[in-house]
Amino acid sequence: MVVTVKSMSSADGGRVRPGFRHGGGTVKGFVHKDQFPRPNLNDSLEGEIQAFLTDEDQLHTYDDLTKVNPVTPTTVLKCLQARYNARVFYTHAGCTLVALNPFQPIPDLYSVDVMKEYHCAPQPQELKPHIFIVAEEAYRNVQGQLEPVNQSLVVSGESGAGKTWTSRCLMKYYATVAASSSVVKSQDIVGRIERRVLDSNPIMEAFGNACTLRNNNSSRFGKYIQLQLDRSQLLVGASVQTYLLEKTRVACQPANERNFHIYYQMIKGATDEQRKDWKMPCGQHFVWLPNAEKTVEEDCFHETVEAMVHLGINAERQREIFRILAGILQLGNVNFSPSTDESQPCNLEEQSKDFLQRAAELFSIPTEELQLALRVRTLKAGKQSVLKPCSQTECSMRRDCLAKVIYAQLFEWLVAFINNSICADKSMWCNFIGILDVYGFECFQLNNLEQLCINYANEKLQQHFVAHYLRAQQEEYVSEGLQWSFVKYQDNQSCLDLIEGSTVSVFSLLNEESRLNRASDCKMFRVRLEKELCDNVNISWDKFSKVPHFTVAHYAGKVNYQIQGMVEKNKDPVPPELNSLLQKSDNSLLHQIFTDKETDNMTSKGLSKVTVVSKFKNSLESLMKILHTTTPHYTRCIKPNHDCKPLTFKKEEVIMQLEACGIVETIHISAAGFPIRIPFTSFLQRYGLIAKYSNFQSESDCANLESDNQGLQQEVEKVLRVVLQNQDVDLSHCLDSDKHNSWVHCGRTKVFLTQSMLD
Ligand code: AOV
Ligand code: MG
Repeated sequence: MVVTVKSMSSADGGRVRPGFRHGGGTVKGFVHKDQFPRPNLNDSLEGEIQAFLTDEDQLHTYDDLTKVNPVTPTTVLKCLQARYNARVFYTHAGCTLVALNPFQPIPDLYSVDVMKEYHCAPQPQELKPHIFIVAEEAYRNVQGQLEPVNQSLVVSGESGAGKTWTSRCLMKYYATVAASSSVVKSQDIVGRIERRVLDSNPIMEAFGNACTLRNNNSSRFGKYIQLQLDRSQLLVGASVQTYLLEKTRVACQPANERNFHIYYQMIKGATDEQRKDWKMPCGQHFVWLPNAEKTVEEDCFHETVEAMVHLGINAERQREIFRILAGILQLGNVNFSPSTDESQPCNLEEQSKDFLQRAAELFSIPTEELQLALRVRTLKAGKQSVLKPCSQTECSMRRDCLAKVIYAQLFEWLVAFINNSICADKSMWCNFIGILDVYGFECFQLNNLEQLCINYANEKLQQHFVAHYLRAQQEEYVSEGLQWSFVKYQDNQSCLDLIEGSTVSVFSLLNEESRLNRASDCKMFRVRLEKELCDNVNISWDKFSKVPHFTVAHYAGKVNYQIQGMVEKNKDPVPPELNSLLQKSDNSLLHQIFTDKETDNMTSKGLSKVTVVSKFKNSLESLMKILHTTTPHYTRCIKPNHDCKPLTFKKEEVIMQLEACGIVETIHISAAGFPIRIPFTSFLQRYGLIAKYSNFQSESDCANLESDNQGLQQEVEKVLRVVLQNQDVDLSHCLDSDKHNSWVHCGRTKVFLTQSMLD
C-alpha cells in the first residue's frame, strides 16, 4: 500500500523529508553520551541484533538509519562501518545527516555535475544520501510554505571530523546552483559575487586555521556565514560573523602544533624581493614558527594572495599586511635579561636588538619607543605619570600581548574588509541560508581558557539541538494529545548553568576575580570554585594533582581545565602605552586599526571593561537568537579514526562519537515521530484544493473557523479521508488517533504525518 501524499506537497515546492518543511520546528541534529541510558540489551533484543547482523551483505544498503531494526548502538555502528567499507560516506539518521570523514579526496563526489544532479532532481531525497541533499532541502525551504523562511545549516562534530570541509562544500554548492552572475552580464571572474564569497574561505582559513594535534587544518575561530538570496533565490552576497579567534597561538604554540597557516605560507611562498621587504632572510629561525618543516596542504601562499586580489585587497594593502605579520615574527625572537639594578628596566638580550629594530621598522614605529613601551610601564596618578621598570616576565608578557593584539586586530580588519566586499545592500536580498562552522570539541591533556570557550560553544549548539529537536518535538506531541512514549534524553542545561549561569558559575567567578584584579587571583579563583560550586555534580577536582585544575563533565566527555593563567587570559590586558604607540604607526593599516579600536572600553590599567568570556557569551547568545529564527538542519560529522588515516574505521572511536551525539535517541524519535506537522488552516488551504474539497480553498474559508479548533479538526479529517480514499488507502490503518502506530494524526491544532505517508 502506497500513500502518495508527495504529489500534494509538490504544489509548493516539492520535498518533504523529516525536517524539510518548516512545519513547526523539526530539526536536524545530534546529542551526546553518558546522558542517555543505553538500550537494554536483553536476550530478545540480543537475538534480534544477531539476526539483523547476519545479513552482512545488506548492511551497507541502509541509506537511513531509521530503517535499521532494531536500532541499537551495535546495529547503527555496524551499518555505518559496512557503508564506510563500501566507500559510502553519508547516511541519513532521520532528521540528521551523518557524514563520515574519508580522510582522502573522493573523486567526483562533489563535482559540478553531481551538484546539478541533486539540484535538478524532482525528489533529491530519493538520490543517495549526500550533503547536497541537506543543501538542496534548505534551498527549497527558503521559499517556505506560506512565507520565506531563513535556514541554518549547523555542522557539528569533534575536531578533525570534517565540519570546515563540509561548510566549504555547502558554499560551493550554493555558489554553483544559485549563481547570479550568469544572469548578469558579468564575464569578469574577479567581479563575480559567488567567486568572492568562496574566496573569503582561503583568506579566513590562512589567518584563522592552524595545524593542531587533532587536525592539520583546525579552525581556531568560529564562523557563521549568511548567504544572501534575492527574490529569485540567487546568491547576491554574504556576510560573515566570526567568534573568538584563539589569538594566544600567535605568541605561544602548544607542543607539536603550529602557528597560524599564513606564516608558513609566507616563508614558503615569498619571492626573494618580498623576503627582503619583510626582513625575513632565507633560513632565519623564528621562535614563533615551530614545526615549519611540516608541510600541510594549506601552505598555499599563492591561493591566499589570489583570493585577496579577488576581494579587492590591493598590492599596497597586501604589503602592509605582510609587513605587520613579519614584524610580529621578529618580535617573537626578542628576549629580555634581568637587570642588576632593580630600579632599572631589564635589558634587551644582545642578539635581540636587531630583531627589535626590524620589528619596529616593519611596524613603522620608532625603535626607541617600542623598546621603551616593552620595558617601562607608565602609571597614571591623577594628572601625573610615573614610570615603572618592568621585570623580565612583565617584559615578555608585554611583547606577547603586543603580538596578540596586533594579530587579533588585523584578523578583525580582514573580516570587516571581506564583509564590505561580499555583503549585498539590504534592498537586494530577502532571505539567507546560514552555515555554522565552529571549532569542534577539544580535550587535550592540559586545557586552558581557549578550550573552555570552544567546548562551551559546542555545549550551546548541543543545547540548541536538545531544545529544538529532543525536547520541543516530544513536548509538542504531548500537548497536541498524541500518544507518545517519551524517549529519554539528557538535557545539557545543567552543564551550561555551571559554565555560564548568572548566579554562581565558572564564568561569574572568573569575571569577578578578573574585575577585582588582585595579585593572587588564580589562587582565589581556585578557592572560590571549590567552595562555591562544591555541590555541582558537573564539576570536580583532583585535590592531589600537581597542576591545579577543575574537571567539567561536558556532553561530549570530561575535560580537565588548568586554573593557572585563566584569570589573566580572561582579563586580556593591553597596556595603554602599546595602544598609543601603534596609533602613531606610519603603516597606514596599523595606524587605522588601532585608531578605530574603541579605547573607551578600556580601564586606565589597560583592562577591557568586558572580559573575554563575557564578550564570547554575548556573541554566542546573539548567534543563538539568529538560529532560533531560522529552520535548522543538522549535519553530524564523524571522525572515523584519531590518526586521520585514509579510509580507516575504528569502531571504538566511532561509537564514542555516536553516543556523544545521542544518535540512537535521535533515530528513535525520528523513526517513531511525525516529522511533518502542518497547522490546520495551512493544511486546509493546501490540501483542500487537491482533495477537490470545496469548503476550504481560501484564507477566508479558514478564517471563519480560525478560533474553532474542534471545527477545524473535523474539517481536516474530512479532507484527509477524501485524499486517502482517492489513494485507495485503508483508513483504519492511517487515520486512527487512538492507534499508536497510525500514520496520520490530527492533534489539537496541527496535522501530523509520518515519513511513510510520503514514501
Ligand atoms: P573540522 O573543521 O571538523 O575540525 P576539517 O573539516 O578541517 O575538520 O576536516 C579535517 C580534514 O579531514 C580535512 O582537512 C580533510 O583532509 C579531511 N576531510 C574532511 N571531510 C572530508 C571529505 N568529505 N572528503 C575528503 N576529505 C575530508 V576543527 O576545525 O579542528 O573542529 O576545529
Ligand atoms: Mg574546522
